Amino acid sequence: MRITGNTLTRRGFGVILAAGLLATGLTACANSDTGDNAGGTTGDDKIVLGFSQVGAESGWRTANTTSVKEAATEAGIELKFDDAQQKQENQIRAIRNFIQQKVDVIAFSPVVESGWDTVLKEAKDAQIPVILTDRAVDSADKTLYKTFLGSDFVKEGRLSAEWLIEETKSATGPVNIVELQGTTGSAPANDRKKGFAEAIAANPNLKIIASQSGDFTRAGGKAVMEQFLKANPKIDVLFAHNDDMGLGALEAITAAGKVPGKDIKIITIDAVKDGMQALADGKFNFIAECSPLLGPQLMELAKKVHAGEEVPARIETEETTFTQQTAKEALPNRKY
Ligand code: GYE
Repeated sequence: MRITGNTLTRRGFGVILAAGLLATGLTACANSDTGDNAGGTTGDDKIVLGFSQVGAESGWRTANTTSVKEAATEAGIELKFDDAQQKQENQIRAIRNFIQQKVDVIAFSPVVESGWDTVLKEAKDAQIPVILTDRAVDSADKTLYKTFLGSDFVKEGRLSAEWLIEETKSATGPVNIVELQGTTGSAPANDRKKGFAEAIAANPNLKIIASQSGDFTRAGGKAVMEQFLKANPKIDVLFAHNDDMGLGALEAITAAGKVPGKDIKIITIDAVKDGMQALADGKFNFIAECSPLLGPQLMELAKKVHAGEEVPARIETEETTFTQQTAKEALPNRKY
């Protein structure tokens, strides 16, 4: 995992995590003894973390939810978990409930980037620290939250484009690309689109001929790909903002009599097991990884902000990319 200002290996992080848990555990006890504890407690001094999850739209999200729940149990943190079913109003309601219940820390993965200032201000006024996980908000006031833990989505888009530029470097005619965007207004959809578009801009033969949201779901990916195929006789490449939309699109491509991975090259993001299997099977061509395993770091951050310790403003997840060959090698050990 990359931490702003520090580079730590995964194993190194584990050691620091263990030491950190011990240290913050002690500080947390000291705080409640002195009555320094701004949020509520359950009476047994367990930190209470309110977590508002986006939904259950993808394999990535399921793995993320599991990671958060398991890490909370392991860290001895009481988790209040809410599934917003991809709706901002549900997340705002959940956060207000957490404030009312006087939880110690609030964490959430904002479904879209805009429209959070009011509720974040309410949390701040109630002196409940907020951690953003996975997705960012566009609030100008950075004091509304303590830190943002998650991936660099612009980079994922750029890495996807760089693979395509290399792959098509000897192409003579135009290369027609269709794009399946994630949830409209979400940070990963905005940023992956941006990173990809900026990287291909200098290559005039690489053209995005259609781009639409499939809402990060398999059903959405399939339905939008069907429309793309009907409207565009020549599609060379699909860039899908996540594996699930790419997996849905596979069905549409096969039904249209085309061979995925050959007639239409497919690039996706996430690298969940089903995506990796499609890549190893030659149906996908490239995946930029996005790790959902944010739970342990989130719990450590929750303990730190609860104890009033300084945390880095931005903690970036370390990620890699996969080709068909490297996916075959990695698949047997893939946990999610
Ligand atoms: O890529 C997608 C999920 O926010 C990084 O959300 C996450 C994205 C992930 O639905 O599969």
